[in-house]
Amino acid sequence: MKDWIKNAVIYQIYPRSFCDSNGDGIGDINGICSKLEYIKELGATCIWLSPVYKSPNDDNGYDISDYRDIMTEFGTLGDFKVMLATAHSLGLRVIMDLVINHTSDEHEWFKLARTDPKYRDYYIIKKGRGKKPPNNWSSFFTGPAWERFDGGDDYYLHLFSKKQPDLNMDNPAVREEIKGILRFWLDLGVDGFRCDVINLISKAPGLPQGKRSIALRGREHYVNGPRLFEYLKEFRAVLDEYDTLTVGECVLLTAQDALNFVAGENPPLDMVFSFEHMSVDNIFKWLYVNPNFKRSKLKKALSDWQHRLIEGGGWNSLYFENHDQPRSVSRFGNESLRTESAKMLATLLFFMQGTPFIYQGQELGMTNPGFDKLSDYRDVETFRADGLMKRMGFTKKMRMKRIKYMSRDNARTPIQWDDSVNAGFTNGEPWIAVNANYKKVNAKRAIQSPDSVLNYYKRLIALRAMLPVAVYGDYTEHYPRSNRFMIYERKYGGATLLVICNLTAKDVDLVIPKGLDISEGRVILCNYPNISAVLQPYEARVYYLGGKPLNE
Ligand code: TEU
Ligand code: CA
Repeated sequence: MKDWIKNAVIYQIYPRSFCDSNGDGIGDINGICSKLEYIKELGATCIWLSPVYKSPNDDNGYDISDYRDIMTEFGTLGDFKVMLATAHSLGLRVIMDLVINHTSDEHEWFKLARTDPKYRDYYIIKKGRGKKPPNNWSSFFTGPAWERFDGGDDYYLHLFSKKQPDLNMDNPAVREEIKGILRFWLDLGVDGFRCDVINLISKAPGLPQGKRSIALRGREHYVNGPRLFEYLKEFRAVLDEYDTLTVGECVLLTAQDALNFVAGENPPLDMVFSFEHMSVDNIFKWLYVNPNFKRSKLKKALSDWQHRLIEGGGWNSLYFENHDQPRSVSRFGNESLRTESAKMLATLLFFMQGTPFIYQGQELGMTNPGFDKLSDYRDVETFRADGLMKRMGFTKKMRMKRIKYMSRDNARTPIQWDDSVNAGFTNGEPWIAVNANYKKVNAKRAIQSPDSVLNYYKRLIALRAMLPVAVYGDYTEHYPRSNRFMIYERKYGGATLLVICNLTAKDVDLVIPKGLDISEGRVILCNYPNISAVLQPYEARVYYLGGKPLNE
């Protein structure tokens, strides 16, 4: 594993919601370009752009109609090149989203598939069983994973929306196309890829019926499918001609299975995104949500991945937020103690072993917008889920409760740059409403206030850069069953870090693990001005014990 990846801090941009440069209400590439200094100042070393390719936006760019061009609303390939050069001149690497499990149904290949057998074989198209689809698989966005092809008796597979037909990766011509796309962007200077639902690209031959299941029926036939590693290795060979970073989004993956992706000689990916810690408060997202879930469940998910990947010689990705997940303050922290809990969560995450990811706005402690009306939402998944819940007999109140808590739009409201109209995101009408708290929560104010979440992130990132133990250290958790605090230790080259976090809104007695002497140590980070024998609400404290003295 390359050292620059271990030392990277990656900032995720969801372009549609980041910064609008021309007043059409939609974030764009020139908007991104104007904020690169801000990202550099934060201390990030790399940005990940959610898809910017041509797309009809059924799923906000995750439905691609041309892999070699930029979405009209976002600008031009020329704008992209300027942005890339500007990022590189600031020392920021840029990785793109690689969405190859499916295309848009408006991609030329899919259009040609109607008349040309060559392109028909680019997709997974099959005869139905009488009036029924070819099998019983269900889509991630609810309902059957099949749609009638061109109005006839054939069906095409779509694991996501019906405007996202799955590619037939078993076809070598499709893989050649993908390698061409990789080269196209790598030759432009892009530094790697975040690979969308990459562990779903190989489907079991014959597309067998799925086992009975309440959700994602058929998943045993396409999650980590039979030829997945063969295909990943093929792509890796191209990536390895360049100095790249790859992180794969792997759904339904256990820490043990993750080792097949990121450990050993020449692993197919550098890192994977896990989902275990994203499912501690829900069952299949919509069936059941529990904001008061046991904190020990979250700790267990995180620690399992730490232990297994470290012992197995892999490397973790560290994240609490992305464009698919609710805001972490609203979910794992506390909106009433917003800054305290945002800083605590940042501490908890950043001192684990792995490469940290920051999702735009997380560094400001942005919260869920709390939209009450379905018409305030924009996400295709949210509408599909509402329909499913309705069919299941959930009342309007129950449906809105779940949507308000889980909808992906929670993370997709515009970035709050300042306290002017629309939080400085746009001069026009934003495509999705701005969070009502923008007068208080915004970047301008955060930059000026020494105690802001933003300035805490800056300190955290700077500290991580100074402390090899924070990057390379091993990991031991203490008191894993506590629901009140999380304590873990990192050790490397004679230095020890002790990270202590109060996970609650109440005071908690400080417990020091046996055998550790903190009197010798020094608190190098805390989200409160004063410390005592009691941990204040959401207090986070980091002790540096032993090792060389720090020179700041
Ligand atoms: O997400 C894949 C995925 O399985 C989920 O995170 C998904 O967003 C949903 O929550 C399932 O309930 C990736 C992208 O991150 C997402 O934005 C896309 O919609 C999806 O793939 C399809 O490309
Ligand atoms: Ca715009």
